[in-house]
Amino acid sequence: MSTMPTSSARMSLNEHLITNAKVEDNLRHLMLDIARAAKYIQRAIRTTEAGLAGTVNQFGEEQIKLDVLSNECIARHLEESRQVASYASEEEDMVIELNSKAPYSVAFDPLDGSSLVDVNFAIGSIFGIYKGKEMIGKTPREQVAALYVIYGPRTLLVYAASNGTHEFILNDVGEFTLLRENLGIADEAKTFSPGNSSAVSDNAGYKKVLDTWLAEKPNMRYSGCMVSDMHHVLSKGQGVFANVGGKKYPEGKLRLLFECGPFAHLFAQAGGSTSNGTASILDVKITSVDQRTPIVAGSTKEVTKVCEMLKAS
Ligand code: AHM
Ligand code: MG
Repeated sequence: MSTMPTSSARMSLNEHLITNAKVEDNLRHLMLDIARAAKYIQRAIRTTEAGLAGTVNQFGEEQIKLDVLSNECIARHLEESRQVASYASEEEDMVIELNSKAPYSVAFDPLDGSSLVDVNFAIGSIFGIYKGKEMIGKTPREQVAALYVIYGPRTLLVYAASNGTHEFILNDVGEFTLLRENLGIADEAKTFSPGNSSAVSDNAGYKKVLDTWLAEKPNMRYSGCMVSDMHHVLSKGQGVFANVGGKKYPEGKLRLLFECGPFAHLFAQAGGSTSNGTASILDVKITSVDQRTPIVAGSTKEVTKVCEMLKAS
């Protein structure tokens, strides 16, 4: 007789939030509403419900782009949850207020890596959740939960709510069920993921880091979608990811509020590190919605080594 659990025997995200994370009901409802939005997004990606940039549908109407559709879908679900005082999205210039008496605020990148849709690479959505109405002036350490959804050959959801980092898979009946609990990141990295690599021409420290990786590490794993590249580290349990500054993007390309902040919580809960070169991303003060930050993330010893190299030159 098989001992493999059937998918219906796997723990649901809802059950995990109740029994493992023990998050309060309002936060649980919010996270489940976010997960629900992600299901619509994965369907839109799969069915070309939305167009690629500039495409028209069968009636000759210009189709809404996937990142715009994802933004609207998430905004609608956040509003419907009744749990959100304000939100900030990569697709909007400012913080949007919903219900000032609601308990949480949410920062999100609705479709990270959307420029990779045409090449059919995995892409994702990223969320950071804070208590109260304000996010500006806080640090990512104050997040009560963070999660991302990766839309690849399979749709996965990974969350942390100060209780470890856990991975769920979307099953055939549309439920996220537990795949792996307590993901961990080892201290040493074998694989490397070099974002904003054109910065090597004007950032001598980054050039040194890349030369060292190429000489010493067996494998590069870089897709160009932060969600996928960070998920690689979490899934394989080791690795290092960087996106640091050069002339064109002095602070690197990634945003603190929607991209680096949520991953800082997810990686810390898995025993890994994230740094802006001098301090933990968890402690970088959020001063504006579109603030960028350099990031080195992953296996702790490697993150420390890379930051030393960046500082030395
Ligand atoms: P987005 O505008 O789709 O959110 O893109 C940001 C993306 C990240 O996912 C990725 O890490 C980065 O841009 C890749 O850019 P590069 O490889 O040029 O650093
Ligand atoms: Mg992004």
